[in-house]
Amino acid sequence: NAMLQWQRTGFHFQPEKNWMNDPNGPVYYKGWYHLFYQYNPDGAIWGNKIAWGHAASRDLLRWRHLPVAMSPDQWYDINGVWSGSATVLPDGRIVMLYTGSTNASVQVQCLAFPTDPSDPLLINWTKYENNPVMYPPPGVGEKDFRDPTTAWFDGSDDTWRLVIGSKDDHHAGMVMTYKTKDFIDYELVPGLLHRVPGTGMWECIDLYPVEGVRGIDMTDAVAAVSTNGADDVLHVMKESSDDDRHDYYALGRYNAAKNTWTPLDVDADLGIGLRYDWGKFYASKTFYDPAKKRRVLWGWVGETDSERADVAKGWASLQSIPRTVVLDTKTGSNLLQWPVQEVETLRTNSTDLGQVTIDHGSVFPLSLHRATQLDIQASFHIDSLDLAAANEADIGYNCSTSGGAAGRGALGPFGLLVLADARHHGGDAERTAVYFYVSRGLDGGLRTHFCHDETRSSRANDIVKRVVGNTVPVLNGEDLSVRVLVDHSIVESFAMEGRSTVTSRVYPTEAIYANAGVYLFNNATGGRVTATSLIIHEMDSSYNQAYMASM
Ligand code: DQQ
Repeated sequence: NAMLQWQRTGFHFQPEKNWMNDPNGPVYYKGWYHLFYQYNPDGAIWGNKIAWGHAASRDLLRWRHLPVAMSPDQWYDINGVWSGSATVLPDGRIVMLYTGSTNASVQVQCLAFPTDPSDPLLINWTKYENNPVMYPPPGVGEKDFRDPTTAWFDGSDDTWRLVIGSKDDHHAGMVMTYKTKDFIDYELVPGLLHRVPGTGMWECIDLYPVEGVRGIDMTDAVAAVSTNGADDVLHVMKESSDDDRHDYYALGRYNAAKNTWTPLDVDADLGIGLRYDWGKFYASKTFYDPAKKRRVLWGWVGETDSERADVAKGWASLQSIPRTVVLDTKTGSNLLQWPVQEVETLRTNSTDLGQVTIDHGSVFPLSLHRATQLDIQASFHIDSLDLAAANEADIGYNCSTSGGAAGRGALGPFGLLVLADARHHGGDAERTAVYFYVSRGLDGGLRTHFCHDETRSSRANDIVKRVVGNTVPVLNGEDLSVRVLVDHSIVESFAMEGRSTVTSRVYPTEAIYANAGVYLFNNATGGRVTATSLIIHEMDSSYNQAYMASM
């Protein structure tokens, strides 16, 4: 069926077929980036035989699909080889830790090594003969102990440390620290590294240092603290909340000696504050890339259509575009996420459409050759951002509940319609709105919201369609900017240089192939908006479409 076929992406990672979920063990080894992922070899839905799928790439974009790296074939992982992380030792060897779901469905941590370390593709993996290496400690539920992080070295007592997420019996999410000298014997460090009441099970914990320009390796950051007392480096902690299926992060301070991590802002703590992404994005993981001295984030972008549709198309889920992560030194209170620079090598046919003024209540079609794989860079300036208009801006705006792209206010919504029916834009024509909305906050100040409206993204009725997004920081004098990656069935947006990101899965039935278009729109009730810059790049396919063409 051509419509289902069309949903396969051109430059977002996906396996050749079947179900995928979390990214696992991302690592750079001998010139290759490796991505492992939760994979069901038996079909397009999650199951109790999850294995580690595997692919390798030289540029994070063009992937070579490799054989399954690890399958559930031992008593300690027979119900699933679940999520885990890679650690690169100083001599270059790789240690892989993952969660096994045992024959009794107990969650245990297991160790594995590359069978042939001289193979840059790391095709074969050997599980440690005396697995498992960690059991749920006393007081921790046997089904609440999973997803070990990358380990880092702590010179203060010459041990490696790693953390594992869980929950306690009061429904508080929590993080435990383990230390080990040899990755075989582990000791639980007393106390909890962090805990937030009411947030439920914390899956896929991540913990890493962050700075304004480059990435830092966790081991190097810990060493810097002990050698030159550089204890001002911030550490990001991230947890994936099983309760609401969002990835939450917070900036804080890590004290290795005391085994504490303290958020900068207790009101924006894990599970209640900032999210990596306000759309569909979960179970993410970062790794430090020594080749380009950056930290790269991958996230699982699931489907929002029905299981039935996934079975019909024979595959389910994508990975987000790999994103570099740095601290936003201008605000000091959030991260900046941005597509890795390699994405720009896929740009072809770039069109500069800048300086278009869009009057209130109007829609402006953009003429493009093809609009199914795009990298859009847009900046908007509100021409009438005067106090009078601002006074009318409504208090208490909320992306999810304020009417989406159809809910009109003094200073929004305005932005782009993508994967929009190129033939007409009225009524129920298919489109996904990517937009800003400026409102007044309860404190009287202006507040900028960045949202995706999925409610008109498809005529199909077996799809979860929402309006998603949140407020995004805008500093004095800044225009409202957004970068949008459009790739068949995914729209992935980075607002204000990556201060906020929103990812949507969309399933147009008519706005496909030559009928897919892009519009500018301004649905505010008063005031004009100028797109001060607007560059649209058509994107080449990386691996996936080449594979499709050869089928
Ligand atoms: N997915 C894995 C678990 C993890 C969950 C199982 C998060 O290890 O907690 O497929 O999506």
